[in-house]
Amino acid sequence: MFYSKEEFKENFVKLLEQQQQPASSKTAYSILAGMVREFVQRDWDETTYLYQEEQRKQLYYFSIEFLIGRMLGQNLVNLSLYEMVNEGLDELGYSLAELEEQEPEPGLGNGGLGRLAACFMDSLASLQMPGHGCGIRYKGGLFSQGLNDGFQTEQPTDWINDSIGWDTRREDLALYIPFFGKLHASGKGPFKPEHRDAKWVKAVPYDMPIVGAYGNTVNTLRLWQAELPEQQLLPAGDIDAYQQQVETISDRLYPDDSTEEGKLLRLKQQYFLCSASLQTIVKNRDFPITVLPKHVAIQINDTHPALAIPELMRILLDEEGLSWEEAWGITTHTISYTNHTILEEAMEKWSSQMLEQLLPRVYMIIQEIDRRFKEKCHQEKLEPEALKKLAIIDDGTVKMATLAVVGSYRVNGVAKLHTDILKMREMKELNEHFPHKFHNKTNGITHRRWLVKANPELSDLISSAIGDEWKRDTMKLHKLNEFTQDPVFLGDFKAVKQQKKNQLADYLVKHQAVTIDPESIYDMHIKRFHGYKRQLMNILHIQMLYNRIKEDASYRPHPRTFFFAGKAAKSYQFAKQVIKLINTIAEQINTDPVARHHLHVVFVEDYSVSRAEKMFPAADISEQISTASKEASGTGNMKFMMNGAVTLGTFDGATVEIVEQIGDDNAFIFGLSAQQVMQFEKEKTYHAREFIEKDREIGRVVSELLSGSLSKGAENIDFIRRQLIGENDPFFVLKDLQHYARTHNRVLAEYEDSLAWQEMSVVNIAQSGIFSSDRTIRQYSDEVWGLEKVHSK
Ligand code: 26Q
Repeated sequence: MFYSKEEFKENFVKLLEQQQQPASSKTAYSILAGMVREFVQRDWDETTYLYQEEQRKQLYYFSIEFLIGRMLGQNLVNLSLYEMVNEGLDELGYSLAELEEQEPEPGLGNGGLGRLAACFMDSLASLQMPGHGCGIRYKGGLFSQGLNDGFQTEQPTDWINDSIGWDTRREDLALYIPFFGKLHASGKGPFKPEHRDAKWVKAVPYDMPIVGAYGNTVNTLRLWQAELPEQQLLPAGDIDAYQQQVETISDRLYPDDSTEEGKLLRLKQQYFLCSASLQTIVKNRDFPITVLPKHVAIQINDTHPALAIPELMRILLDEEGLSWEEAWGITTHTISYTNHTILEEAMEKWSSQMLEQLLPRVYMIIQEIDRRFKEKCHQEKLEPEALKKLAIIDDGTVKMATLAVVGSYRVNGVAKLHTDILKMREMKELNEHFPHKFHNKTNGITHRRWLVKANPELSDLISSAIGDEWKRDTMKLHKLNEFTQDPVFLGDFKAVKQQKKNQLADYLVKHQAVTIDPESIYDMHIKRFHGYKRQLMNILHIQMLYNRIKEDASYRPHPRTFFFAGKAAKSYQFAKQVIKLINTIAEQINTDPVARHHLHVVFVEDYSVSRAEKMFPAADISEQISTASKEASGTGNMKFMMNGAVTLGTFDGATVEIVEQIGDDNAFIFGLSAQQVMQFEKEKTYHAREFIEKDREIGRVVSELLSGSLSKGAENIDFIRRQLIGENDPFFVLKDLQHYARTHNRVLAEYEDSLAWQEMSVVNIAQSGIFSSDRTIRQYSDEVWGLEKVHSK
């Protein structure tokens, strides 16, 4: 333990001297991380003790992803030790920033949904609320991305192998999960058969401390690892082969699910997570099972952990001996569900056959939930079409979203617009059947990572103007509204932004060998690659700009750097072709003797939480250009806003609420509205071809595109061609393109008035407080979970 800089230095040096090897950055990182880990242990033990002592209600957040990012720096910030350690190391000739870079980054998530779970963990601990995460300890997180001739390459990652490990193995809490096997009548009643010949998997938890800020609360993120069980639970046959099968369960995040085998593995992962987490909750309780909802709330992060519903039923029926009615009452007062998407292809469906084979008892329970629910619906005399929509099991498939709604006490979307669309369209019948279940909880982000940690320069500037209460209560950022006309403050803001832009430029020189102009406007489109997120529209617009520069010698716009970053799913051909297209156009523009003085396109490789932390603070413009109605919320939009970037976007997801906060004058909104998109989808009156034929500029870029000259060969754009032409541009790229171009022109014009631009930036920061995940978590706690703050010291 260390309580002063001198004490820290002394301990650090002592540990360094004990090392055999010379003190590399890696060694120094390990030593520091070990010291912090030890520092946290006492608070962790105390928090755990307090939770038991006070018998407070506990929240368990079930998620197949936790995109937590690096821990060292954030833990130091939350412990209020960052400054001290930074100075101490500096005096010893080490750079804390460099040591932080040594930490392997756990990529245990794909994007928004996983990062949201991580932000929620930080807020729960910082608000001193008893809330814990339950997830899987994937050996390999999301692939790391490379570029080869402009094409995305994927390399497996292995964060555990060379990690000092923030987590602790808890062998004492290991459990066993049954797969496959057969059911036999047991004589204990129709719903209580015996499950024989199951194949067992051992689940071992690894606990990670989640260190809250300002207090001493340390919550737990429990990640389960799959292992070979002990002798008596082993099946007959080849043990090595079985071991391999078992370990595959926690081997990788989302393995390929385009094959049946991949799907089966994903289903195993989901059940593994749900069963292990629920067994622990039920086993380690110190209250009667009948009052579970008074002591425990379980939030399921999308439908991926929806098997928690039948699994909790199974435990209550088979292991606790409750009746169906009792068990159902408890389950539906314990579990609540968050939906994160309305995209049809992301709605989970499992084949009944696969479910029945892998999880016979769980499937039997799903059938009974479905039977009883159908019976209730039939009493309501609904149209056959409505009945079909309400079915959990339909046509040999199990619809997980329907199961999740039926089995939870509350269901929420992640932004107002998204929740409205769910209630009015995707889940209309369910909302009519359960009118009080649906509610909205607009997402948030933790300002402790995305502002305090990622942008200490801006944090200090804010505090110098309004004090630092905003760190505990982000609504206090409103006080910045008094400075939006203050030329000194605006000048300081501009200087900080410039500093962050320079830092990013330096980073890119070092890590990607690209040189960018820090005086240019930084325009950023950073998120997963997906059709609806419309990176294609962005790059087509850039090509239009290039054409204008070539055609019109008087068109010489203010220099802009267009940043793209993000990964495409390995099997998502369209998205991968968009990445190739961006890189081809980048090469053409960046090497053009004239255009390169005005436009620069940069693809930042291997986007991750730590890269994101370097990018958001440096942005001038935040691209949020999804097809309206498709982006459930977005959370990158909030990270940009908090760092003073101005939004250029469509009226979609939480961007609607961002504009509600700042007013139309402080953002650049364009394109079809969600209403209009839905109308076009219904009436099928949009024809992409007309735009290609009638608009000269669009016609030109599309023909350049289709000729293959922009993609180094037509075969590299066949999926793009199919979507734009064959499928009539389902994301309205060509429809919104000219409006997007005009809006970019407005942005450029406004940028020329430097003071007005900074004023916009500062209004964005001042109004961003509501998008702290602390606000989101308070709402969940008050309206869904019923948690109380635990007073630790
Ligand atoms: C489903 C079935 C089969 C295989 C994979 C999946 C699957 C995997 C990941 C479905 C969805 C996801 C991830 C979704 C996600 O990240 N959604 C984002 O959630 C954010 C947090 O709420 C929102 O801000 C984003 O708008 C939303 O896209």
